[in-house]
Parts: sequence; structure tokens; C-alpha cells
Amino acid sequence: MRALIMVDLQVDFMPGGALAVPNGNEVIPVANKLQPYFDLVLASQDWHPFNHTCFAVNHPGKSPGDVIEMHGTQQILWPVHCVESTLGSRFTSNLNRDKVMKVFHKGTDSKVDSYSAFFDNAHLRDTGLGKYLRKQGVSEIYLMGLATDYCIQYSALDAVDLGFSVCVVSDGCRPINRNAEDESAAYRKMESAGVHISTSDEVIRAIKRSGIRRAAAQAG
Ligand code: VGL
Ligand code: ZN
Repeated sequence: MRALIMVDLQVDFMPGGALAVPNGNEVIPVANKLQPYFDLVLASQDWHPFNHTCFAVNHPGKSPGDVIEMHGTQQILWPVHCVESTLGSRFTSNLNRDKVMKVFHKGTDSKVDSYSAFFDNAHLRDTGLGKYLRKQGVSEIYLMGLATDYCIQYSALDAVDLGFSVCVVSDGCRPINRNAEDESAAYRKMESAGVHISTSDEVIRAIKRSGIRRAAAQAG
């Protein structure tokens, strides 16, 4: 079974938002177009308490973009964004949510950041997404959303580690690109880990084709 996972399509990641991803709004029509082709549609939301350690304001003297050492990893300090239950944490209003079966929250622990929709950055806390997908009988997951160089990349790599077949829908993703090469580095890393990269049109064509094959097989 195939699942579509729509990653962090939230107000704060849209143009004008607190942590705007350039052209992030352009992926919403792609999300809406893809949904009808999937048996299971899920979504993640970045969901931070206001006192989260990933916010620069919670570190006196630090500014967004600074990097500090935390739990043995490099933590980028961000502007305050996606604070749980605030306007900025909501799904952007033009996203179709009719088919969303379940929403997974990430970054909920104030002490550790979480880019992946599966595990936090220290790999201590599990969002439950992996177990849920297995229970539903999902073997192939399709990821789209924001941002390519953070949540998409980390989620795709974790999903491969968990044994799923993973496809990232490239026209459904946009990067933050703190450094100009972050997006291409993310794609290189994902591809070398075995992640498939396809456009939404390629994905839809392949799903239609497999539907025809299945129907033919059933007809004998
Ligand atoms: C993300 C930066 C900060 C993401 C979340 O989900 O890509 N990026 N928080
Ligand atoms: Zn965040």
C-alpha cells in the first residue's frame, strides 16, 4: 500500500510566515493534486512549545541562524515558529485536508529539535509514524512538503532506515537553502541512501499504470 505524507504545510513556513520557505506556497496545488491517487494520506506538523531550545530568543545573546552545540549535535537556532496551537502552526488554509487520516506532531519536546517526522534529531523520541505506517500495511511512502533540506531530507533518510520504499516528490518540495547548495546536497544524500526522486506527474502516471496492471491481473 502507498501512503502520501504531506510535511509541515503550515502558515509559518509560507511566504509572510515566521520561518518562510521561499515559494513554499507553490507546493500546495501539488499536494491537492496528488491526494486523490493515494489510499492513505497523512500529514506532519512542526509543533513546538514556546520555550523550545531551537528558538534563538531562548538563548540570551543569540540570533536566528546562529549554531550551537546541543546533545552532541549542531543545533541551528531558528526564529520562533510553529508554536503549538497558534495561528502560525495551522495548516495553510488552501490545503485540502479532507483525506488526511492522521496528523503527526514533531518537535514537541522543548529540549530537542526534530526535523524528521519519525524521530527527533537525537533519535530519542518516536512520533509513532513508523509504527502507524506498518500497522496500516504501508510499504511505499511518498513525501512532499517543506523544507527539502530539513524535514524532507531527515524524514526520507529515517524512512529508508525503517525499511520503507521512499519517493520524494520533487516539485512538491521547496528548500530553505541557508547555504545555496543545501537543496542539491540534500537530494544527493537522499539518492545515495536509495530514495527515489520523481515529479508529481511521474508519480501519478506510475500509479495509474499500476492500477491498470492490477485490474488486468484480477481479470485473469
Ligand atoms: C523545519 C526548520 C525548523 C522543517 C522545522 O520541518 O523543515 N525546518 N523547524
Ligand atoms: Zn521547527
